[in-house]
Amino acid sequence: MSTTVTRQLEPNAAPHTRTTSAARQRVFSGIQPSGNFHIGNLLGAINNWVAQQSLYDNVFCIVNLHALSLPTTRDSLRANTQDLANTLLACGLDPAESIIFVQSDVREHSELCWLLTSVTQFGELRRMTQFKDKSAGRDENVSAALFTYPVLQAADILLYDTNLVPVGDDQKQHVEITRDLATRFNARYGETFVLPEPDIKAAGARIMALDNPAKKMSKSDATPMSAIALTDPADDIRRKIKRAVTDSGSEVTAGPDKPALTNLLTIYSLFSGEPIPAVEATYAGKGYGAFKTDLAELIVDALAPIQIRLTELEADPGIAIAAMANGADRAREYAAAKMAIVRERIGLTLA
Ligand code: ATP
Ligand code: LTN
Repeated sequence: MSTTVTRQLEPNAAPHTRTTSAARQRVFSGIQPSGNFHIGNLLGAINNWVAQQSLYDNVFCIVNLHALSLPTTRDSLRANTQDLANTLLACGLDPAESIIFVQSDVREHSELCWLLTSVTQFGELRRMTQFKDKSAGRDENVSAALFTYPVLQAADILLYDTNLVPVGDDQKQHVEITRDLATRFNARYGETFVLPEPDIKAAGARIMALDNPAKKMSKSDATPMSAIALTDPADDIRRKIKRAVTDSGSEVTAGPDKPALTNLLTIYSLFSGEPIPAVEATYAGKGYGAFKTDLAELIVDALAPIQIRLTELEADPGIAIAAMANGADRAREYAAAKMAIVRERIGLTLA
């Protein structure tokens, strides 16, 4: 881990008095309020945020400015932001242990984004897989925000002297470009930013679509059968698992020649806590039907307590609103201190 930059952001600590090695590692991650929160988001990201919450200094962000990179409306953005705030709390993120806030409430994110565009090459943004995927065939019409998306993400991460970025596999490239921008900035203006590492777990980092194991489960997938939403009623979950694509053969085993079963076994293993070989042993000779029935019940049972908490939070939106306001106040302290350093380094301050 590269930690050449002294951490300067501990509240009440004078600059340069504590180093990252002496402090707890800082974690930052973000999620877009784009609706349709699914079990891929849960297994690939949020459950890991929750599980590691007590180990690190955590900053978690609802990235509503990123959500503007694709067409949206005022009403849906507001509703999705409130829903996601409720969802993060329902999944177990604890505002007493983690800073949880909405990106646009801390204006330093936008400011640093612009400054970082000056050390970003047009060519490196054009090569981003997510941009290529989401703009496919429509380059002339997509927003410039979709193109500069990774720079805003780099700003999110770098503002907080982040060491670790827990994300799903699809975000690896964005953490890499963040490191490149930080390295270039540091070389040009002096050591300013910590280089972050992606924290991508071996299991669950890429949950695949139920109707197509070659495609990742995605919020923006138009086919309802592709994903299990956190809020799906039990019968929808049962129906989706029943219809989930399987591989040829009938043995419940994982492997490169069985992408669909590998995906279903991964989901089973993560929700049950049992390793995949143990699950394979349980279903040896029993066929896909029995496995799918049990998998559906496992998911129903795992989501039920989250759904109950979500309903409670929905009945009192003020709980999440207050938590986000408090989170933004705490995040702003860090972000403002970092931006004062950045402005000075670049030459934006006189005298
Ligand atoms: P979209 O596919 O529309 O871009 P998304 O489902 O990827 O949306 P994000 O808000 O972009 O949702 O991602 C939130 C977090 O969930 C990220 O850390 C991302 O890597 C993770 N994630 C998203 N999809 C999956 C998946 N299928 N498997 C594992 N992790 C995932
Ligand atoms: N691009 C990410 C969301 C995101 C993020 C971040 C993740 C925005 N800023 C900073 C980690 C760190 C996504 O689409 N999942």
